[in-house]
Amino acid sequence: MQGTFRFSFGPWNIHEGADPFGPEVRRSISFNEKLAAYKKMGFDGVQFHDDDAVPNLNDKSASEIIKEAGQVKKTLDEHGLVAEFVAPRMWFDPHTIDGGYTNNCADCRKYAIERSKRTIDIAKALGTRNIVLWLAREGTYIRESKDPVLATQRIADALQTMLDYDQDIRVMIEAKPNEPMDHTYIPTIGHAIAMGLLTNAPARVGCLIETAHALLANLSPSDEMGFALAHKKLWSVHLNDQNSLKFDQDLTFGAVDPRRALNQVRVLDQHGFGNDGEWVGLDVKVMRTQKEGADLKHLDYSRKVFLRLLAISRSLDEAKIAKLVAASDYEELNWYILDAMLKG
Ligand code: XLS
Ligand code: MG
Repeated sequence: MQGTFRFSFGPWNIHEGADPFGPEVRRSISFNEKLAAYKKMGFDGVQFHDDDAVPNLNDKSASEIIKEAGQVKKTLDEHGLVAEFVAPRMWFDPHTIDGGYTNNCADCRKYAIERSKRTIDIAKALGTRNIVLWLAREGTYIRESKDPVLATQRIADALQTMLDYDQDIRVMIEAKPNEPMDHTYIPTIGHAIAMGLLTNAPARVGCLIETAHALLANLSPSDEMGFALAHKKLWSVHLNDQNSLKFDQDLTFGAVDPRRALNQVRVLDQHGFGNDGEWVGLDVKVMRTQKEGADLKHLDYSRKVFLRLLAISRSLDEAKIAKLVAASDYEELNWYILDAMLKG
């Protein structure tokens, strides 16, 4: 059953180019200026961190946060855009140096829970029920610093608290095996889906798969997507690419391995991704060498690569593929796919 594809990205994907080894290389672009770029490139959805929608959260009451998020919703409406999800940015604030939910300090864990509730408030004000948890610092630099059983339970308890706080929201866990932590809890989609079983509302716990995160776990992104689709738990994706096991590169989709990208497009399309409102999300960073005015191409081309690969996948003769599979003639099948891709 063919998919239905709408595209989204977060405002952090338009950035000034600073990296751990050097400063900004481009001017800052305002949130409103970023929003103006979405529709022009064929994007209809906006991903948010909590503080993308409401900056300086720590200094504001719940009612002030809700009011400010309501203004952002009005701005989205003016641009004809929709909020896809809101994610608590649980990796910047000093309370989260040792993690949020798994922090060894009780006050910091309390901060993380309160911040997660504000994220839900913001999501409701923006008109989305989707909460994304990238568990950035829920892990350890040395194993002895946290008890993995207790840490897992604390993440489950945080999930339960969020699910109790609002009966409509659903949580998508964005698994990643490492970085910034040496080892991160909930490192793959299997772990993410299993976390729902530790709550009393597993139907409201699903996942978001990022290409690079699956690759950092040395797994096949399309097989991870297949696993989540089989469980009906793939509620969003972050498409990008990654050049071997190193830091999370967030490269343009298909930039390293277009065949691997085809496999992702194919599994999404052949299993109706998007037909229940799921978004094709990107999480991509532009090369630091791009000049101002040429610094949106990673978004534009990631979406165009997706559409080109979708056309290739849909042009394939499925009866011919079935015949080659039945004959176990996988070399012929391999050539057939490569030939289709090389013809483009
Ligand atoms: C990491 C996550 C993060 C988003 C969601 O890859 O996608 O970049 O901000 O929290
Ligand atoms: Mg991501």
